Amino acid sequence: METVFEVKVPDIGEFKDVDVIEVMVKPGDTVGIDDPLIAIESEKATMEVPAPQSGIIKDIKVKLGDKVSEGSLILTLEPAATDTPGAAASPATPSTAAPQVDSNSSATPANTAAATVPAARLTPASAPVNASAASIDSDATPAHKPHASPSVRKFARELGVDLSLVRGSGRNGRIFRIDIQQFVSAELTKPKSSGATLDLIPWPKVDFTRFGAIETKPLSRIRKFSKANLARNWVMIPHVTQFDEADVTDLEEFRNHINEDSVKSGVKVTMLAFVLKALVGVLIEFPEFNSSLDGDNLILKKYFHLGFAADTPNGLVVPVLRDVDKKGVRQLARETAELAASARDGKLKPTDIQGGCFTVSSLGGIGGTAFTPIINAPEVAVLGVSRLAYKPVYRDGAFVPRLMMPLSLSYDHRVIDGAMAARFIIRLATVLNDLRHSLL
Ligand code: CAO
Repeated sequence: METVFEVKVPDIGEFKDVDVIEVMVKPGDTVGIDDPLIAIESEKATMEVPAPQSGIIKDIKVKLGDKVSEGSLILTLEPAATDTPGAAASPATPSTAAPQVDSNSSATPANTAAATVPAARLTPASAPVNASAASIDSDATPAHKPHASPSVRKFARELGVDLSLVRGSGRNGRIFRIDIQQFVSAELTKPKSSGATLDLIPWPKVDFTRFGAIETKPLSRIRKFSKANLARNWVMIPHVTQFDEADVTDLEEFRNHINEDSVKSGVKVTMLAFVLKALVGVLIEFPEFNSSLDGDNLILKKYFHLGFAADTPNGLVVPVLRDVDKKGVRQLARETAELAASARDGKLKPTDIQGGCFTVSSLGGIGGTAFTPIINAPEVAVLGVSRLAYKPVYRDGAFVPRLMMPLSLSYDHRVIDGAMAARFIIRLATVLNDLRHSLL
């Protein structure tokens, strides 16, 4: 008679109703003792349930997303011929057709074998776990821990893959084995860089708990992507930031005036919409700012899709407005508001964030006098806008109060020379000062 064993969730400490986040085996698979079967995850920890003995998987009784607790049936297993459960601990073989292999129960004939079932291995995720039941993943750095099961981490380690660079395809960015395989394959097919590599010392690893209480908060998916993008852009692009101020006294007066009507139409015309409109005219005059580097070529774009940085609860995103040169200020204001709302609600479509030529980052609604924005590669420049403020401006022999808009233009010095950047920002300030210049 074929002997089939039930494998159940062992003692997992305080955890109950935890999610099955990965099923690593399928019927017919041969597993060795301690091979991982499933990964489960509570709010506090990721745990892997290993095979209590070697054998062939018969039936899987759980699927992704199921909730399990200690004693939940995971699968049935036909033990390897030479690996009769309980043999080491007891001369008696199981007397039933489907004895339980259960690390905790004292009611089954296989209980003696169950004593050999190793406890689930625990990996700390965001809070300390019961170390008595845990073998703690030594290379996990809680503050920067990507979302992946211990077996996936092991797989990544074997291939030398830094998990923080891998984009997880699972829920909440969870990384699966397939993601690592795809990452490696993409890395291997990338064109080899002819440039020198950065010879950086490793990131400091500090046990902050030595110095006081801490809380570990996993980065959002957006923040993880922007982290990688910003770091690359910062180290690969030689940034220079040019500052200037535009006198927008008249423009603000005009904006307030048209907004009296805009209340009726429901669309408030923002300063950002005017900046976008003025900017697109200047981009047409200075085509190098509407370009991208491609090896030794400069790709000059004949379309004008402008991105704007939007602050969302999950981090920075850059929605893109299409064909800004063909749109009026009211339409730009409406589309900006719609895209910003979608960004905040996490409802942007992939096409909403693609194809940008140049980015505007407006912190004016928040405050500040100037900043040095990071270029959004493969673009070659970005415009920072800070808070409008009345300043004394010397005119015709006297100081007069004028409403000034601080502008911060970061540009890629490989593509744009300082003189060209100065001309660009002066021209932009001129157009913002009097939009009639954009008609010329
Ligand atoms: N100076 C003074 N006030 C300004 C201003 C400026 N430069 N720009 C906007 N404001 C005012 C607006 O008039 C508005 O005032 P009222 O409510 O009285 O009308 C208020 O600030 C809020 O404006 P807003 O931010 O909602 O609208 P916006 O069109 O100016 O900006 C958006 C939209 C999406 C760009 C903005 O909400 C945002 O997310 N900004 C942050 C961008 C960011 O994070 N950049 C950094 C990227 S690098 O980390």
